[in-house]
Formats: sequence, C-alpha cells, structure tokens
Amino acid sequence: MPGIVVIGAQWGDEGKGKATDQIGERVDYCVRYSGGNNAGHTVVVNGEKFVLHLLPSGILNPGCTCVIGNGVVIDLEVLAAELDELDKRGVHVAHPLISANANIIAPYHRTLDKVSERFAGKRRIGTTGRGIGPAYSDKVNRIGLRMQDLLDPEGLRDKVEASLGQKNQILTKIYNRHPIDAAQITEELLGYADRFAPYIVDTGRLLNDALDEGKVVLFEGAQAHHLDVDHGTYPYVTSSNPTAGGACTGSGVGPTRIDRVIGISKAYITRVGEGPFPTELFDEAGERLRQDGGEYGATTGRPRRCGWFDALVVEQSAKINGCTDIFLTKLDVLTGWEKIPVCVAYDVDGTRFDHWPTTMNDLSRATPIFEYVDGWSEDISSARTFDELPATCQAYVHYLEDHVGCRISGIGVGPGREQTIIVN
Ligand code: 2SA
Ligand code: GDP
Ligand code: MG
Repeated sequence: MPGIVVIGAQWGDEGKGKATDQIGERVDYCVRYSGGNNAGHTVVVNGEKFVLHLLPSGILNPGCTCVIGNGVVIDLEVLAAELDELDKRGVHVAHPLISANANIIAPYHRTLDKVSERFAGKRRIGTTGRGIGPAYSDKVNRIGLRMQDLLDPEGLRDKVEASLGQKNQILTKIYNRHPIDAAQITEELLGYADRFAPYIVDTGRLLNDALDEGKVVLFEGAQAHHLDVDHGTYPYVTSSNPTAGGACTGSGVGPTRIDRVIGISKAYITRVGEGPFPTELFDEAGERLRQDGGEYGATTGRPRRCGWFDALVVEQSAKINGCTDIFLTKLDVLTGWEKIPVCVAYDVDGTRFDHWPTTMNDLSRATPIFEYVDGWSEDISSARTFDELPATCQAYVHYLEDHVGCRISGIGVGPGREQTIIVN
C-alpha cells in the first residue's frame, strides 16, 4: 500500500511538476495537498509545455486519478480556466476529484493580498498576489468558505456576509478602498456550483480506500520545505505546510500510510520573493544561471534569485521531512563551469555553522563557506544512465549526496519527461 510524497527541498521550483508527472506514469492517484494557484508546476510532454497551478501534475497521465485535497485553497475561476485551457489545447483530461473541505479563495482574498503587500513597504513578503495568505487566515480564523458551501447557497450567502463584514471595515477604513458587495461575491461563486458539484467528495475516505486496495498514491507538494509556515524562513514563507507532514493533514491520510518521501532539489538553488538566501549571487554568475536555467516564475514571470547549491538547506529538508531519497534536477544547467562552488557551512560573525541555524537572526547574517568541485563541459542532456555522465559530473552528484546525508535516486538532465536518470 504505497503512499509516496514529493516535496520541494529548497525554496521552490525544483522541478516537482516534472518529477510528479514522470513518477505519475506508474501511480493510480495524484494528490495536491497544500497551497493553491501560487504554485506553477511545469510538465513537458513530447516537447509541449504545460504549466499547472491547481491541477495535480499527474493530470496528463491517462491512468492517474487526480485529487485536490482538503489542505489546498481553490480559486474557482482559476481551476475552471485551467481545465478549459487544457481542453482548448486538445488535451482531454478526467476532472479532478475535490475535497468537500478544501477552502475557497474568494475575490476579496486576492484584493487583500495585493493591498497588504503594497502597504507593507520594506516588510513585504513578495507574495504571488493570488490571495493565498488571506484565504488561509480565514480558514484558521474559522470564517473560511469551503467547497461544500457551494452545495448550500443560503449557507454560503451567510458565510460570505460574515466574512466580509470585518474585511470591509479594514478595506474602507485602513486601505481607503470601496466596500465589497457580499451578494455579488456570492453570485459569482455560485456560478461555479453546477460545474464542480459532481466532483466534490470526501477525498480522505477515497484515498484511504484506494490505499487499502493496494493502489499507489502520490502526494504532490507545492512550494517547498523552506517556504513552510512552521519550518521555513518565517515570515518569508507561504501560509501552508508544504512539508511531508502536510501531506497527511492536507489529504486525510495517516502517517502510517506514507512509505517514501522524495525531496526534489536543483543542482543549484533559486528563490522567488523576499527573505534570506545565503548563497545568492548578485553578479554575472547569477545571471548566467538564470539564463541557462530559464529561472523565471512559472506563475508570475518574476526573475528568480539564483545561487550555488547550499548543502545546509537540503540537509535540513531531508532531515525534517524524513526524506528517503532525493531527485537532483537541472544538473544539465551546470554544464560548462570549470569549478562549481558548494556551500558546506555558514560563517555567522566568526562562528562556523555546519547545520541550519536555529534562529532567523543568525540565518540573516550567515555568509557561505564554499568548497569547489570540478565541473564538466560535455552536454549531458541525452544521458539516460548514471554511467553515461562524465566522471566529474558523477563526482559532483556523490559529493552532494555525502553533504546532504541522503541518497540521490534520480537526476534531471532536461525538462522533458524522458530526460531523467534513475540511479540504481
Ligand atoms: P504566497 O503567494 O503567499 O504563497 O507567497 C509567499 C511566499 O511564497 C513564495 N512562493 C513561491 N516560491 C516559488 N515558486 C512559487 N510558485 C511560482 C513558480 C512563483 C512565481 O512556480 O515560479 O511564479 O512567482 C511560489 N509560490 C509562492 C513567494 O514567492 C513568497 O516568497
Ligand atoms: P516546480 O514548481 O517545482 O514544479 O518547478 P517549476 O515548474 O516552477 O520550475 C522548474 C523548471 O525547470 C521548469 O521550467 C521545468 O520545465 C524545468 N526543469 C525541470 N527539471 C529540469 C531538468 O532536469 N533540467 C532542465 N534544464 N530543466 C528542468
Ligand atoms: Mg514552480
């Protein structure tokens, strides 16, 4: 009864979409368990690129049933548009099943996200502006709207009114905005009720039954360990739990059902949005990584901040998530560097840290201590076995493995589904 979790081991965009799609060929269910359409998960099939925001990345595999779990926040307009877009492109997919308990991102959540970021000035988080934080705040504050509310129009009207009462005070008195009309919002949301109603189910029961029957279930993380609201670089984090434990709370399966946790990590590192990033490059080396890796946000198009591989970042993720193995992606992007720096420790005001610092205060002052590993010049994008990689490239992989304390079981050498090496 295998349950497999895929998580981002850095600050996101490690290639979780590609890994999920690739593993998805062999799984029965693919489940999103956290985040919302802040995610941008890219899948390239036969040279055709798909960027998924709310749909699980297994959606392009015909035998795979897709599920949007209770831990996800759903923008109905975005979900509908994403399905329509696939249809328009001639890709006919089975509709995902949606948890009755998943919360809804209402239009006012988007508004609040954008205005609060604008007013935050230098304290801004650099959010995607998709309404994620305000939707999760309402969930925790117990004034959220849930998918099951679409099945009860009167109840929904009531909940929208209750939620908006307080927000309109904030919008008008603090942000100097017009109040939002509850009736209009309710009608807008109910416009999606008929379309989604047949797919709103108890996904927790469904997944547990599937596991009981011996089906393979893949839980697809969004964002990453270091963006987790509990474990990440708070407050520069997202508002959910993308870590492996979030797969349980965000989908309704117990920890005893998880057999494998795969951490996805780039062969270097990127971050989008604000927050500490010890190995960030501000020179032409960073620009070269950005260009070679195509490092622009898959949702917002923002340029991603780029830096060298940071072993402390990935070692911490591997430990806290109980990773069984790591997929190392974008190794092809590092082709052509004579020496590749790897951060193996931090210096914080003269003190050496061999592991992730306990406090954000220390982390924000950390400077990287690098070791330099030999690079390679050969094009590796058509390699399909570990043995086909140049010797120095193999040595780089083993070097990272040693420093993060976790086996590397897969390697990405290009964006295509087939551009993957499984390491035996
Ligand atoms: P939010 O919108 O409230 O979740 O933002 C809070 C922080 O989380 C970061 N975040 C992300 N980081 C990397 N990738 C994400 N998805 C997109 C992508 C990002 C994009 O695939 O490229 O297109 O800009 C993602 N989603 C959220 C965000 O930058 C904030 O630091
Ligand atoms: P995710 O959010 O973790 O799914 O990652 P994104 O889709 O936001 O960003 C990863 C980018 O890298 C996408 O453009 C992928 O197509 C691409 N990608 C994934 N794996 C590889 C790889 O091994 N090599 C290269 N060159 N690109 C890759
Ligand atoms: Mg992404």
